[in-house]
Amino acid sequence: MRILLVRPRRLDVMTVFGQIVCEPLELEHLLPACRAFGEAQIYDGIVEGRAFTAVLREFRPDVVGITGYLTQEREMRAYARLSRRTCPGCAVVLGGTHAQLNYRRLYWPEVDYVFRGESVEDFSRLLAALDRGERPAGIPGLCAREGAGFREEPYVPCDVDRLPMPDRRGWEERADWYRYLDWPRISTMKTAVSCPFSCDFCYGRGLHGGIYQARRLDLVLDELEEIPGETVFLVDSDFLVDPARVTALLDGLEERRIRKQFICYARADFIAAHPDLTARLCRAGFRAFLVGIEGIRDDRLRAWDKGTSRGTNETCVRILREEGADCVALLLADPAFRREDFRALYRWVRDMGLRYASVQILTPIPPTPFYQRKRGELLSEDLRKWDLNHLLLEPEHMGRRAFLRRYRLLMARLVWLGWRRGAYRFVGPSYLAGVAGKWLRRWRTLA
Ligand code: B12
Ligand code: SF4
Repeated sequence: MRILLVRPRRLDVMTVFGQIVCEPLELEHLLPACRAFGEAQIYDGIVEGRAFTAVLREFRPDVVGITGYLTQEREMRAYARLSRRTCPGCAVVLGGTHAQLNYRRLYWPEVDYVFRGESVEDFSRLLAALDRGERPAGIPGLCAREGAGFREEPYVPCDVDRLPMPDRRGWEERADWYRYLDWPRISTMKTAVSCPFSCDFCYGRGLHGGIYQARRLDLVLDELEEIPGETVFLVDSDFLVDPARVTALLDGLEERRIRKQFICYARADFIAAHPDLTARLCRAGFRAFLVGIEGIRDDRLRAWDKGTSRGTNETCVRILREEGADCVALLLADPAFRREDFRALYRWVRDMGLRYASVQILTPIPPTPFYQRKRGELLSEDLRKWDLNHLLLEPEHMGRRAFLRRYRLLMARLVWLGWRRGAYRFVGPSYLAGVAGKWLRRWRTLA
């Protein structure tokens, strides 16, 4: 059996400019299962220069597995259509982050299966059934076409300790695409799923049935021993949850003599409450902490159920500064913002001495509680606009244009501030020339 795994192309600011690009970790997790059934390859639309149909004609897959985020929904459908048209007999399977909680949106005529789970063993069961020419039965979270509709099996969160090690054999070839801002050639890995917190607007916490599970540390350390690259981006929604686990991981890194640089997501309250552990993390190679600061007003933080405060956020920034690590401040622009709020956000970043700050527009992601409350007020239904840079709710204190103008101005000022403080030094003439080349290389591939 031949299996083609697809990460859709997306030509937006992030993927075109390439300031943050990660390996297709979700597909690397599936690859070992596919290889057990025959030939398998990844078509990564984020970096791929070959036209998709040319690959389909050459590879003639029996199964096409397509992943994607909500912003890529359109592209997921386009790849499904092209697969159906070029290889009419192939099975088209959709899965991934968006499919997990929004599976019913994906019941398109071109699709045979929507796979809601994370379990690679269950995906293997599907492949086994397809290989035998049988109808798959009893696979948790599988939605299978039946007549004009889809038969849905109940979703059961899997044990993530049973996931196979990702197959990263393609990493080196594409490593020059991968970066997190000033950290080039990053590799990506996940040590836990979902999140134990309950921020009202967050999609990530609903994944894995809303049940947080941290992977066994011996498995995490085994993966870290194998992982390529000098800098590892730990893509847990929140890496710093349990101080005992973090301490055990640091002990493990020392025992196994694993020397890497790390970037991770963290909460401000953890860092503020654990200055000594944070210092040890920094000594062990943790260079940047992506902290959901979200806001600088306590009333807003309370309304979002964030569980932090301005004071906690400031303590966190101070601790990281003292340890010589970067706090990458993740901030939100609320449609309830007044003019002063944009200015206050800039002043806060400036006064806290930060180099990296990113502001995303508060966006109701389906099906979060925030989305359920706001779904009747959305300004668009086009999911391409869910990239957190578009306005999807009516601003309360100014027109839409004025809001977006202020938002873009704030972003530009923050980038300039960061540049003056030594950040974003990867951007130069040769990088910009490369951006243009990479864009041209990809722009005709979705055909
Ligand atoms: C790393 C990351 C990124 C990386 C990209 C990583 C990548 N591989 O493409 C970067 C930083 C570039 C990024 C960008 C964005 N991201 Co992001 N990101 C994440 C993060 C932190 C981890 C994702 C990850 O690597 N998971 C690890 C893999 C192994 O897990 P997985 O994807 O679930 O895959 C498993 C299963 O789903 C399944 N599976 C996956 N695909 C398939 C396919 C098939 C066929 C099958 C059978 C199974 C299957 O098997 C896998 C193994 O178990 C998540 C938060 C989170 N907790 O997940 C947010 C998250 C996925 N991102 C999100 C968003 C909104 C974005 C952006 C749109 C906005 C932004 N500005 O950040 C952009 C859009 C990028 C794009 N390409 O369009 C949302 C997604 C919402 C949604 N409904 O889709 C999340 C959940 C964050 C959040 N809390 O809201 N992101
Ligand atoms: S702490 Fe972060 S990942 Fe966890 S629910 Fe809140 S926003 Fe989501």
